[in-house]
Amino acid sequence: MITIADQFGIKSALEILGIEAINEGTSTGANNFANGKIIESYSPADGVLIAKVRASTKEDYEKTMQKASEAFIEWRLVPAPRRGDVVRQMGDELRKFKEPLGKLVSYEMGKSLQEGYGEVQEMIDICDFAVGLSRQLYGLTMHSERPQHRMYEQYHPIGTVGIISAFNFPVAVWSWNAMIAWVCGDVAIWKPSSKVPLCGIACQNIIKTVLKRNNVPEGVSCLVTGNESGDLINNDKRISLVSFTGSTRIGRHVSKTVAERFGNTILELGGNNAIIVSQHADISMVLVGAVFGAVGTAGQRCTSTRRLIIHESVYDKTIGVLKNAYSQLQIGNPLDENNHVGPLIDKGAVQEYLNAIEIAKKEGGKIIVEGGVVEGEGYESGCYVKPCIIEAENHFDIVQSETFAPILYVMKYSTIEEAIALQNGVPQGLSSSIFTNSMREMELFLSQSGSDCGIANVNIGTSGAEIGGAFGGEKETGGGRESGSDAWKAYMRRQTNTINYGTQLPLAQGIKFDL
Ligand code: UN1
Repeated sequence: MITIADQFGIKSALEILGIEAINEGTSTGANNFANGKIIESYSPADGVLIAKVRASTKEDYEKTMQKASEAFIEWRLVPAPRRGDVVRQMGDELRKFKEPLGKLVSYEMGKSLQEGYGEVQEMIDICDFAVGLSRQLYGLTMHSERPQHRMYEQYHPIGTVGIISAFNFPVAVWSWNAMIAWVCGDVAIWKPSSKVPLCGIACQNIIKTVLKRNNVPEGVSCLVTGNESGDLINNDKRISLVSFTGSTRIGRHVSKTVAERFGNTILELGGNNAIIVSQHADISMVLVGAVFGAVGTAGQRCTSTRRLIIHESVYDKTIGVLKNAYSQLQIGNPLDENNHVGPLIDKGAVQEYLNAIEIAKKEGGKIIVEGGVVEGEGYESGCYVKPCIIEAENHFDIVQSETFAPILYVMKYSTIEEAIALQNGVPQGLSSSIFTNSMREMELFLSQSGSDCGIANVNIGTSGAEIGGAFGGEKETGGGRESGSDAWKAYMRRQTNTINYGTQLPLAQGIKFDL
């Protein structure tokens, strides 16, 4: 029988990425001391065991941290543009490995091959961004209130950055953090999700060669595996910044733990993203934005579209168009580019999806497009589900919470103010969007009384943000920002400097203190 792995060249992708030797569950060699218990990585595409890796023990973690701390002493002294040049080479390397790495992302995580490549493209793009940034780590200069004084601020590396990433973006989210951290002069210690450890190892292998070639200590980029490592990072005073992507529930714990020791966090937690479909919307555009937003990545993006808030006058028409589109969705092997919807990450996620549908029904939701588990040939992993649409009310408990699955809740509105209130009426605040050709509605939606989210789009869906902007959200989404714009500032410590080049020592605020 020809397996998916044979058909799509997974074996050779793994070999190219240096993953062939880890079936024994031995140490990965990717600057990762790992002697703990075995983590098995199964593909949700076909349920096949891809490889085994070992988790890091407490001692392994300690050794890794030691290397990171030593590397920081050296790396922080390398001029930022030179650090940028190293990151530029990482981008070049990622270009070379785009195909095998994109395939591995698709096979290990279950997102479509196109999206797997898209993730690697995001990594390449953030490298390019970081290279430019390495010459733009600007601070301001200020005019002092005192004569012959000069004031300015400068940014210094913050130290070690702990990156705890989620399964759904197994490589890109790490790169948004790591590439920026590196040009800032920090070192990174990465704990990938235990559901996708191979992606982490592959990335380490790719960049390891660049570090070596440039005589950069390999502790600049460390990897730790296994869930215990997450809490070691959170509690470790040597880690100045923890960038965590995951659920609000775990994020709350990370936030408290790191705050307790006065560490900094960037939290990228749950979303509950809505699209407002106005009577002035171009419905053909809504279709692409809403369907990709709701079913792309099988609804497992934190930016996935969870709610459609539709004007009552175009409600029936929009639902009709959606029903038609959903009936044409191809569900199946994510590596096969004919398919639109791949599997959920594991059977646990399938159960959560089923539970959410049951709860929605109990709360009074009306099924518009039926969900369910897909069974039969090609679906042996048990992780494939049908994207479904449920007519619901915003206040339902299930609508207020994030289910990482392709469930779309639809609801009606009559005034734009009401639509905005519904869109904001959830605990999360990541991404939001309006489809409208009305300039008034658009501006209202983007105004201070409009969307309360970190991302607000017009005539674009809620998912698929570009790396150039600061990515993150408000409220229970955690308030962090990473990736583009000036998100780099979180990876550095700011120092305000005042220099007196005169011969007197006047005090600020005109205070007299004569001796
Ligand atoms: C996430 O789901 O954790 O905007 C990140 C997007 C992607 C990133 C999502 N660029 O959909």
